[in-house]
Amino acid sequence: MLILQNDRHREHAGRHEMYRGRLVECVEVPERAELVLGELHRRGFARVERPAVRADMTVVESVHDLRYLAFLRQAWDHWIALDSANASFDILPSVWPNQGLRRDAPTQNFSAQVGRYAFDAGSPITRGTWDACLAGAASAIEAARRVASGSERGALVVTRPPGHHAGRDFFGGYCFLNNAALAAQTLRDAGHARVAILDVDYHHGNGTQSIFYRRADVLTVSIHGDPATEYPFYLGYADERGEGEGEGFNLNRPLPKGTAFDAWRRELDIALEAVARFGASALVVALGVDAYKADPISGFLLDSADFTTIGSLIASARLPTVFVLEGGYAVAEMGINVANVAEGFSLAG
Ligand code: Q9C
Ligand code: ZN
Repeated sequence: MLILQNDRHREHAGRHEMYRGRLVECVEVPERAELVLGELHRRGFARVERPAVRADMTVVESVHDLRYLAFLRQAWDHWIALDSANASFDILPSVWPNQGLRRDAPTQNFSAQVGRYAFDAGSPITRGTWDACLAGAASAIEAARRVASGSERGALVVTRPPGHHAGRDFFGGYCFLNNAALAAQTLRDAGHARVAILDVDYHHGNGTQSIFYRRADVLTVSIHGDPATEYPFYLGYADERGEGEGEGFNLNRPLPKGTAFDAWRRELDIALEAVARFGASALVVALGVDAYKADPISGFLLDSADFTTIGSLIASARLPTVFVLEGGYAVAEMGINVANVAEGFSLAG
């Protein structure tokens, strides 16, 4: 299995996120990617590449909105222009165009723009956020190209910040650019007529779902904590099946907090059956490992060994597969859990 590593991830290092009325330390930290890479190295995954840091903007601009991209690219400069003392703080929103306010209002105010594009107050933009995201996008696109050409059966993109909560023109859930969507679009552009995205992160991949909700060429399937009690709360219910041409091409399998692997695994069988029925010729896995029992912000009960099983069950789909790192916050164990998926996938032949 080919590993693609994004070295610029470190440039995105948020200081604080809003939680229960105060600013707390970010849980989505640079150490996460380092732990994954360290563990992959220890396990003997030797084919590690560092792709170019500039993503193909044609792909990025086909998945994301141009004005949103311009906002992200310039956000830090605008923040510093407001007050040079802002360099000591991260950008977080404090006002949102909800409840009948105009999301399309032609406001020039920076704070208003942040609130228009953000859907939570937990995803700080820092000085290096844009560079880190763009390099992550480049890795995801490169992984998809290698898998699309048939030169690799599987590739794993070790990157952060994660992507699956980011939509065409919004960020949140620690995500800014949707790497899994970029990989799927790249596979489509390379000639794969039907591409499936399987999201196994604990949290529903609302951004990915929304990007492909009206499309029949990309199936989105997600197994996640029930949004009735779990983040991101406002999307991820079982009755969301797609719209228009996309009707029938989104599948949500919400599970209650406290679910253990026997029940989780049955959902994976259902998800993989849907991928097979769809006739996908390539697969993108949004690989969050926050379903792990000791994850500090999640509620499933998977053991580290279960992630090896997940890797081999995904391999049994026999599809060219791009894995993209998403969540996972029990930092010490997350490297082991990601490497277990990679090993399970690789050893299944
Ligand atoms: N203090 C991903 O796993 N915050 N994002 C929850 C924790 C949002 C998770 C509150 C969790 C987002 C990619
Ligand atoms: Zn997650």
